[in-house]
Amino acid sequence: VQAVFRSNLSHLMELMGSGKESLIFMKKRTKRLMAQWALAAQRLEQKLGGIQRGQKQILVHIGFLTEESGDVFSPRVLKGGPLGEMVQWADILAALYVLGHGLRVTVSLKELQSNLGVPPGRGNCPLTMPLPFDLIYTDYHGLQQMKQHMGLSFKKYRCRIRVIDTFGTEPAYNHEEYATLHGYRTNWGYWNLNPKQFMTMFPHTPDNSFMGFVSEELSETEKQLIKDGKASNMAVVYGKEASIWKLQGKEKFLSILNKYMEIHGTVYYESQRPPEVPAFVKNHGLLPQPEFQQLLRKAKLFIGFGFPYEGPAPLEAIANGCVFLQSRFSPPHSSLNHEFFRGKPTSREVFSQHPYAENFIGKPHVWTVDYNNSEEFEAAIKAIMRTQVDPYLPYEYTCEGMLERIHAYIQHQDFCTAPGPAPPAAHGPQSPFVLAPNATHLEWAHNSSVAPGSWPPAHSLQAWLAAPGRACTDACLDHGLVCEPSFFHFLNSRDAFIKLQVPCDSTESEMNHLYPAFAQPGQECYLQKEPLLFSCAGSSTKYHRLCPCRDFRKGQVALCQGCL
Ligand code: U2F
Repeated sequence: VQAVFRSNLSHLMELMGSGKESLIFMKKRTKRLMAQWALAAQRLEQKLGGIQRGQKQILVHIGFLTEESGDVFSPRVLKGGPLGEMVQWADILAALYVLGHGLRVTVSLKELQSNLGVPPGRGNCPLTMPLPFDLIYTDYHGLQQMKQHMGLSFKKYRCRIRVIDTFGTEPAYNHEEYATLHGYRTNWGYWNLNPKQFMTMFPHTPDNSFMGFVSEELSETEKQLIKDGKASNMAVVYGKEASIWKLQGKEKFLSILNKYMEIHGTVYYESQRPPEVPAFVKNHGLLPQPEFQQLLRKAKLFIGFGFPYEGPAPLEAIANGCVFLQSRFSPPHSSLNHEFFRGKPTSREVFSQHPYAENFIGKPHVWTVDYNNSEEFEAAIKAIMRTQVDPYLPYEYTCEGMLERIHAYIQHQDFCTAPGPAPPAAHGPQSPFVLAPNATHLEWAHNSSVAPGSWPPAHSLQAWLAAPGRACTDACLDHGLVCEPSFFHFLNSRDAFIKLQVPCDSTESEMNHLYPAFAQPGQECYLQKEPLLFSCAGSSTKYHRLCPCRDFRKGQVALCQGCL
């Protein structure tokens, strides 16, 4: 059966069920974005030019909303609690539905069991049953529930599972034995999945798949209206919970901001004004999403106080023509030094409140400054008030961009079939290999008959040898490329090192998430013994890591030029 694009989402909203505040929030969002999804579907259909797309049967099990996992989010929807996750799930459901797939949605253990065909009352079914779904999207809570209730089927079918995982899971934390031996502790378990089965909210590490969400796209007329209607002295503070105002040292930068701008907030409160919010701030209370967007349309500045990390709101603000001002973190925040990240399966260092905004958008839309430096802060405010900025939304956060990306994943990602053999002949560079202090580019010539059907296509591979202490994530970015973990196996052989003219005196094969790598004193080459540990993230001054990089589409970092 072929998948046919859908433009009416009414049936999806029925599938989503009802009752919980979280579901109500999600359904309102879906309804509001329906016209945008329909238009995006039309555009993508045209772009794909009638290619064959098989219809998949998909189960979406939203574990964090189940009573069995405590459902701490639903009661906080109207009280300033996190909404980012609900924004993302609503958009994932919309995208899967619009792409024309068969969809089931579950938000309780009972519904999960009945959809999986687990007989009621049978806690742990020991048998392997046929799974009626090609794909299952869930989260860490849902994964745990499936493991408990699917019996042996879990192992057999886990390659069909996709885990929505906001902040990402690095390979070193995913591999049970390795994580346990080397102290990569996590609160979320070690699942030995292919790291690409974890799907993130922002493109944090290419070790995982970037899932994302959408922000509303404006027409040219709307953009012009917004630009004409901006109040150049109006600032909105990022954060719905009063606790973000407890930030130490905020008096200093707030009083500077207050000299130049009228400060607005959308902080939740019950009956009284939250005492943390100073009297000169105009607090609107938590607003419904459309009204929050309206507020952003008038404002010139959206200012972050350092928390929440990496949410949707800054993208919405920038899409509505605001400048986003945020603090630089020095030293960077990570699971080693910050409570919020502690126990999360990543060592990623976060250098500002919203690294995506800083690195993928940047000036004039995004200013990242040191809030402790009053001069720098004040200069930024003044400069921002003088600058004209247009509303901007990266393509990957439009409905079309998200549809395109999920379409590509569904079409090409296959974690159930073992990868094909590594390619044979590759030719080294003409000039002899030299170890430059910075990353060294290694030419990789491809035999086009190699690994047909592999995805991303192998011809987009470019190998670089990273400088010591440099992760592949960064080494690739330094060259305008992105690390592509599915290409590691091409580089992980003595042959590959030799063809790339890396002078190995000896070769060893071990479990280490930094391998393949080269260590200069001793000229030793290290190969990766465990494919699950191939990792773009991670570095050590001991090694030059051998990095598989690829090109990417402008505004769609998840996809290479020839990846659709
Ligand atoms: C992030 O979660 P948050 O919910 O705190 O993320 P925000 O960026 O604040 O935005 C969530 C949505 O809240 C909406 C706004 C955003 O789409 O339109 N909103 C609103 O409806 N009314 C208002 O008055 C203000 C905003 C992140 F997404 C999570 O993954 C993290 O767990 C969390 C903690 O870091 O931060």
